[in-house]
Amino acid sequence: MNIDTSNAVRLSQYFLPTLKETPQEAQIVSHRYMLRAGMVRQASAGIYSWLPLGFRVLKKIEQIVREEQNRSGAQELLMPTIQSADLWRQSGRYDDYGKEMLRIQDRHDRDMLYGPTNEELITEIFAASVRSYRDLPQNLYHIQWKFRDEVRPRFGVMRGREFYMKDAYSFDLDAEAGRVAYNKMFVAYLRTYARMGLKAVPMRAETGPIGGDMSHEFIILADTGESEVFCHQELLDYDILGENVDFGSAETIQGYVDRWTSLYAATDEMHDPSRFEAEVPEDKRVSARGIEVGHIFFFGDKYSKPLGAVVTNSEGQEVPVQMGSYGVGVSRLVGGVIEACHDDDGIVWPEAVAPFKVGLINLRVGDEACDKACADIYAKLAENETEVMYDDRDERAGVKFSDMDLIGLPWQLIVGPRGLKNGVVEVKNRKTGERDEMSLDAALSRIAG
Ligand code: 5CA
Repeated sequence: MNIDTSNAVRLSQYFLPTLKETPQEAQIVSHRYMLRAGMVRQASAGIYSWLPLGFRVLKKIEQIVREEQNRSGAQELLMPTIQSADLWRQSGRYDDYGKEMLRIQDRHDRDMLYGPTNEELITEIFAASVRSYRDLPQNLYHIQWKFRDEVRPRFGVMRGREFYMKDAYSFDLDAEAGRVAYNKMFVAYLRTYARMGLKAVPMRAETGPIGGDMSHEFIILADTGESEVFCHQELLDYDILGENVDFGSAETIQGYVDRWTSLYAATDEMHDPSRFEAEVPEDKRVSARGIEVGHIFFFGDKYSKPLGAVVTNSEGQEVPVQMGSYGVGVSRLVGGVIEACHDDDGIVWPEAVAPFKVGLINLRVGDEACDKACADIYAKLAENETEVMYDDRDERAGVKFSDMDLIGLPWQLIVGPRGLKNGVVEVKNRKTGERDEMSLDAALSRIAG
């Protein structure tokens, strides 16, 4: 049996530089815990290296985003990080973008830039090959690093300068079809965040440097959030959409969007206090801080016109395509999930994005019975493809418990000499804190369930 060793690791050999002290520079809990749990290390202001534990979470979040994009019918490609300035001159954004854009010259003194977003490049790719309305609709996305020279990079990966983003771009013949594309992304986003254990509320939003006149930000509520937001309480109680959402039916998708947009929800820039008071009963008014984990835009022909992305319609006339763009802050979400899911002892990962499912703790390394039992459990979990981190370090129990709580794996399996004498191990649920002693088989099936 081949075991994927990245999914079953021994802490004594794993690269996990945890910190005992709370780092001075970290102002918010997710940043503190990410540094303390050895998930990331700052390379320079707003730029991070992802260490093995953090990298696993980043990849899990990325994969959920990818699966839900694919489910909605979007197609993945990969564009480069470095772009030529020429396209940005054509769209007019080369000057507009200002100091946030990192500008670079190559050896021939050609102006290049590290992409802060990709509207221009994707429009050029599209324009080079699509000519007819028959080839529409299209929705293309990639998951790629971006760079924005933020005035105030802060809060760790939440507002970085280099950050990982999923950006999708839709192309349609007319505004009505463009609306359908927008709605599909809207619904795909609801599922994406819910799968990560998050309640993200779509809120009417400003479009900023991307442009356009229809836009929603997806916001998770957290005291440390950078945005001030206002919404109807009931939006926070809406159910999660099932996997069987029919993306082929424009009416069904519109129905979901209508349901989610019928109640008041707006970011600070779009907030209208008198409307809020008129539409939302006092006891249902939520005014809170939030983290923007996604942002979707519809901007018609803002890029297709200057960049020549035109198709012939069924009457043989040439028209610019109607476009939207749809971003998810993949690296920001790692911090966002921690802001939403933690306690005083550390991170409490939702199972879907946890770096490992189980933390196996050997309380007495060197004790023959403990070592053997742990080796057996470890092998069993690995064979079942249950991701496991085995704390086989020669450390005090207290250190192991606090490290495991900090790392926040959903389940802990605690094996000690006393329990083994009675044929039991202890299972702890990180979220509820419940601890139960039971036979090994019962423990394994509890974890599997
Ligand atoms: N082109 C559009 C949509 S693809 C776009 O760039 N939208 S955006 O500017 O709103 O960015 C999309 C998402 O990236 C945001 O919702 C946010 O979650 C994330 N993001 C933006 N700036 C940063 C940053 N400095 N650090 C981390 N994440 C960021």
